[in-house]
Amino acid sequence: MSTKTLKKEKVQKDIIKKWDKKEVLNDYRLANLSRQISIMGRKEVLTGKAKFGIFGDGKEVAQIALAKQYREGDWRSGYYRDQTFMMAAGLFTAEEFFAQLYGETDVKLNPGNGGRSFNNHFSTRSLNDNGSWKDLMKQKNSSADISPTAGQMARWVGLAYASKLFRNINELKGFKTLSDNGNEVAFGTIGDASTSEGQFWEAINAVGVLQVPAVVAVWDDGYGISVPKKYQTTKGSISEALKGFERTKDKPGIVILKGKGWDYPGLIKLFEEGVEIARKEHVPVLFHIEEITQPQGHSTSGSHERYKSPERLKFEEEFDGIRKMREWILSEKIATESELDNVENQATEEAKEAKKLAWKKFKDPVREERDKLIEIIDNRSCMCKREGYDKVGTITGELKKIIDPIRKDNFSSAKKILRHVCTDCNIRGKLQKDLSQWLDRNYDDNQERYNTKLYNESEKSALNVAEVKPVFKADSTEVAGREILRDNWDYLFGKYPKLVTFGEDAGYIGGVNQSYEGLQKKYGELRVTDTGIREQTILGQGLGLALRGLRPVAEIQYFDYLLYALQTLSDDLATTHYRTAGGQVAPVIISTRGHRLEGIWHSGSPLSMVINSIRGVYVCVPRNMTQAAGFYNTLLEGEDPALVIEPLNGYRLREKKPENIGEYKIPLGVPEILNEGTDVTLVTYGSCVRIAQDAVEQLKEFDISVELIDVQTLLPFDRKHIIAESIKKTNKVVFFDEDVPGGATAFMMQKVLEDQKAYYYLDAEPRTVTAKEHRPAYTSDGDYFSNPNAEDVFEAIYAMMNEVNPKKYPELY
Ligand SMILES: Cc1ncc(C[n+]2csc(CCOP(=O)(O)OP(=O)(O)O)c2C)c(N)n1
Ligand SMILES: [Mg+2]
Repeated sequence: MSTKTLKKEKVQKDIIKKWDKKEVLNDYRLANLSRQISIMGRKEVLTGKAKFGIFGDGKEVAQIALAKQYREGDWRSGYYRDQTFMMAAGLFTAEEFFAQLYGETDVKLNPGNGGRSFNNHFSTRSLNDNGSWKDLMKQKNSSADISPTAGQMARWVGLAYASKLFRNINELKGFKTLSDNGNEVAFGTIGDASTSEGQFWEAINAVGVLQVPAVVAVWDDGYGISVPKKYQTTKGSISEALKGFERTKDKPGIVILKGKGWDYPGLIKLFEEGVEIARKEHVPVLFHIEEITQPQGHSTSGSHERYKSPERLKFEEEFDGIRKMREWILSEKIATESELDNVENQATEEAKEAKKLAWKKFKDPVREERDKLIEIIDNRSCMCKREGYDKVGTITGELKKIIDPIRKDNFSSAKKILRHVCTDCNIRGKLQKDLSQWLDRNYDDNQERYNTKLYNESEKSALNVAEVKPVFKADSTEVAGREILRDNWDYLFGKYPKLVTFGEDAGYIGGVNQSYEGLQKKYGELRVTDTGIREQTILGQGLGLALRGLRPVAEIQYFDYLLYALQTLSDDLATTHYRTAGGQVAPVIISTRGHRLEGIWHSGSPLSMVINSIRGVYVCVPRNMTQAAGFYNTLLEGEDPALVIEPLNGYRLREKKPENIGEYKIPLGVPEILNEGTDVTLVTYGSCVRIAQDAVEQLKEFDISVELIDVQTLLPFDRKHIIAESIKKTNKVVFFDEDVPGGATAFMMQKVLEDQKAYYYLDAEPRTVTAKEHRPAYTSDGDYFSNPNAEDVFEAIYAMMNEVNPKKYPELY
């Protein structure tokens, strides 16, 4: 349907619509309540009760209209302006608004983010406390917001794509708590300026190609902080710029509709009709909502008078959605002036009450802890006056004076007092005991508040999946590595109906390395699928599917190109479980391949880039395809996101095929000792294992015995401290990989020396063998001189032996 026809129909429907007074007044109340909490929220920040605030003022009416179309089973992927949408959907209260603003960590009071994000970062809880899934069809669902502009778009693609899979894959028909035949719509929201991001364009193209029920509202208030549209968008209009994407009579595309942000009745119609199209026809719809205002400016960090002209400010006042709604109610004679005044007053009272309650609930537990602490320390000053004055008494006095203490005040006072009681003071023993108990308890509580749920901590944690060893017979056949993967995937697709894979070349030809050979034919185009070249939304597709309860394998063709998806991987996927305080989990498996080809973009192993930016996602670095398949088998039994980097040079190498393909499982975080030795421990992973094995053989010729350890997974890392045990025996260690110096080898070294305390057993300086700092050059020689090789490993180990026994191992050069 074109924009024009829709407009005509809209006008006709406007005329016949009879307004339900109760509904209209309720909407008006909510718009006012939302406005009031925004106004009060700003004051809470400016008076120092909250740290930062970003609000939804100006967008109330439009969001109330949109929320009318949001149903049980649907999903949202939005941003920080959506407070009214969330309230209208019944997913967010005024009290929760203040709780978020203050940083409430109790998920019962702040279920959206448990105090782990800024305010107005929303989400619903998909999981019960024990990690089991709720019935997602009985609730409206919101994925968890992130702050990077347009970062929500990749995930939005996947949330909508899930509906397509649920509608069209027979094996998925039985999952009634996840979908009703794919009738669910994914609601996206985004600011006008954020449409300048590449994320937006990639997502828009993806939903246009995929033809999925994705709607997105662009809230166009003309600015991104202070920068106006003319600097943001071609032709200053996102709907104009998107014209080429628009659906036409004979070509599928995106339905593009326009509305005015202050036009309550018009928007209700517009959204009703637009969302209906998306839901029924399974097509994407973009709403460009113009003339939206932002009465308080961008956030508490500044004021908009600095950059908006007097004319614009005047316009914003006149076209304020709430004011316009009031005018409309009066002109339609739906309610009287005094009725509306009443509603407004009620809303203000409600907002005040919510603020009061949220503050009390936020502060009381901290005050209680302060009081308990004061009970312990009060009148128990150390009078030895080592410091020349009563330091303990002073700290206690200062703590008592703080009107609204935060936990840090309590904690640091307790620690300082412990420090300042002199060793021979007669109050020390008891005070120390009481204070230590208080500190321990508070430490545990705060750990729980702030430092948990990075990974799945329920019984579904991938770490709980028990090992099942691959079984080999004496006459097990040797096959090319890719065939092990292929047969393993074949088994898994048969076993797990919710398993799907997608990526560049993954479908028809079964992957560039043919690890999915023949599987599209067998399992259908929607389970083994080709996608465009768009790494970020491939990952977003996976993320959205996983949030909706499916088991996606997002194929990133080569590890070097993971950088394109890194923003979504790091900001979104890796933080999902943490930022929802365990309310959502997205067990996406990212399958890619890397290491040891040649040239800057085909040889890279930038592992430190990954392990340092995606904590929250497990990282498996198998040395061959048997191990890789074993990790997939493990990961599908658990519910955690993970990255698996297959060794690129291993697809054609022959490996013994396990008899229990698809069923054996390799545990995460358990290194394997591949060669027992007594002189030096050599720690490595991935393709470097093969090189290390070569070096080990060369060293044998010199009577040097190397214990070779394959760490297998970098995250988690050696949970059983197998490497430290080895060092106890060898007293020497080399960490070897093809990342940059100070990269993943430094990570491994820190883990082993510091966490595992292996420094204690070292007789020689620990070494790392790595690639050069630059990216590796092309050709075999380029590789030889850029990347570490067996000779480098040999020499590093030989030099250590020379250091401890120069007689037996004289210098080589
Ligand atoms: C990737 C990224 N760059 C910059 C920012 C800082 N920032 C936060 S909001 C914003 C403006 C967004 O404007 P718009 O999309 O129009 O949304 P509005 O706030 O106007 O509703 C900017 C630049 C950010 N959060 N993320
Ligand atoms: Mg804007």
